[in-house]
Order: sequence, then structure tokens, then C-alpha cells
Amino acid sequence: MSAAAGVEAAGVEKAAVLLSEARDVTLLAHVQPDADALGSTLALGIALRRRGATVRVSFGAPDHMPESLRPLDVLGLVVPAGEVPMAPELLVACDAAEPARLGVLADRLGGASRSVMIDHHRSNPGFGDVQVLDPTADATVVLVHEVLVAMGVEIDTDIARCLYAGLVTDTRSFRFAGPASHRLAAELVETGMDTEALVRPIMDEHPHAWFAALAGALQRCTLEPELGFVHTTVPLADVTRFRIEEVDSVIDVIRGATEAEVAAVLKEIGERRWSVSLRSKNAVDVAAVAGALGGGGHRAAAGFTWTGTSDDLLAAIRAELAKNAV
Ligand SMILES: [Mn+2]
Repeated sequence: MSAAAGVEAAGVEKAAVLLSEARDVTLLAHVQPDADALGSTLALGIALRRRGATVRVSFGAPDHMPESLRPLDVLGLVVPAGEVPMAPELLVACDAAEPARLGVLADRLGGASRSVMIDHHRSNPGFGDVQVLDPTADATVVLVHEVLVAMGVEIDTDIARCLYAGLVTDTRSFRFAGPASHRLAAELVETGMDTEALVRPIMDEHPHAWFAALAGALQRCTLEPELGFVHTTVPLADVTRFRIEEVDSVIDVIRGATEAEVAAVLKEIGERRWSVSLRSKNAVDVAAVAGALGGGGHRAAAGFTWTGTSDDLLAAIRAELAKNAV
């Protein structure tokens, strides 16, 4: 066992003790929460509520739960950000690489009596009273599972579905999953959960009206062979009209370009405002690219926001790709 793993194991034990003793727990996912962030907070929330604790799950933005993830919240634990107390007794941040990723709820960290951070981002500087931070974990739900086991929680199908949702999405359907994640998946499936019914709405389904907008994004898709770079845009009208599930699926199509190592989708979120998704097949560290441009993420999946023209934005990405070229 490495030194880092030892530190993480100590964090797991401390987190389990704090959570087991807590009577009021506030669990926060990062802004624009994905299945790993919400699966993590809801798995812990379900276990704690069933033990009698007062539990709330929230996130800084948007003001509603992503539709495809609503089935995970079987106990109705998610509350609007405005209902999160200013001074939580125990605050748990899940899958947030830094306090700023909690958005408008970042200030609750300072107000909390105690705080626990559970995360797997390499860029995480460490925050919170108790830290369960392991960049080698395939997903934050893997670390949450360790905490639940340390608490002596029995993993039922409701909790298993939350954990599996984070695992299957963060590993891109287990393609980036190591042996430990495959073993955990087997354990979760053994609880009797229906994996296909859980995953299809999260990863596969889109309304028919989306296909025309997707066609537009694919028509605008540009390949820069010399950089191995493929990119497209999603205009504000489509970002506004469609769910985040649709808008964020574009990157998964264009990343498949044979000629490209790096893919970028520029999502227009306002006047000269862009939210950018980056993906890499392996050779390029897009977390470094995103980090240089004010964002962050993982080696193969990262993002950042940008103010300015799309031409300037693409030029900035090209400059970073040239620096990170292999
Ligand atoms: Mn994650």
C-alpha cells in the first residue's frame, strides 16, 4: 500500500466516524452535477436518512435536478441551494475538485461546524476538516463506497444504483475502469439492481427534436489534422432549449473522430460567454489545457469557461495544445 493510500484509508475511517455520529448532514455536489457527484451525495444521503439523520442534498447550480438523474433521489433528499443552512452541522462535499466548484454554496464550507471532502480529482488542493482524496480512484462513488463499508452500511439496491450511476459514467461504461471498479460493479449488480433500466436514460436517451440540433453541431464540426484537434459549437438557442443531457452528449460523438486526439465542444452560455468541454483519447493531458485556461478536470476529460469570441477561444486552446504536444 502506498503512502497516499494510507492517508486516504485514515480519511475513510475519520469520515465514517463523523458521519456515523452525525444527526444533521448537508451533502453538496459540484455545480452542474453529474452522475458521480449526485450518486455520491445521494448514496450517503440515503444511508444516513435510513439511520435517522436529518439529511439534505444540494448543489449551487442549476436550480433543478438534472432530469435523467432524478430517479436516483428515491427519498426526495435534494433541496434548492437556498434551503441549505448557512452554518451546517456537518457538510460533506463530493466530487468537487476545489471549494469554488460548490458555486454559490462554497461559503457554507466556512460556516460548517465540521466538513468532509470526498473526491478523486488530481488537481484537488485538499480542503475540509476530513479529507478522502484519492486521484487513483476511478470515481468519487468508489471512495463513497469505502466510507459506507467503514460505517457498516448494508448496500441495498437504492444505494447500489447511486454508486453504479457514478461508476458507469465516470469510467465511460467501464472502459477507463480498473479491476477494483469492475469488482465493485459486480458487487452492486448482485444487489439485484437493473443496470440497463438505470443507465439508458442517463447515457443513451434523447428527445427526437434534439437530432436536428445535433446534426447542426456535426455539420459545424471542424478537423484540424495537423493538431489532431476536432471541435464544434452549440449555439445559445440550443443550449437554452435542450437539457444538459443533450448538450453534453455532443462531445461523445465528435471525440470519436479517428484523426483527432483532442475534441472540444464550445457551448455558448451567454453574450461572448462559453462553457468548453475537452476530451482526449490518451496522449494529451486536457486537464493541463483546461487548467491553463482557468478550469480543470481529469487527463481525458476536462473543461473551463471563457469570455470572448469563439475564434480567440480556439486560438487559446491551439496554443495550449501546442505546448502540451507529445
Ligand atoms: Mn467524478
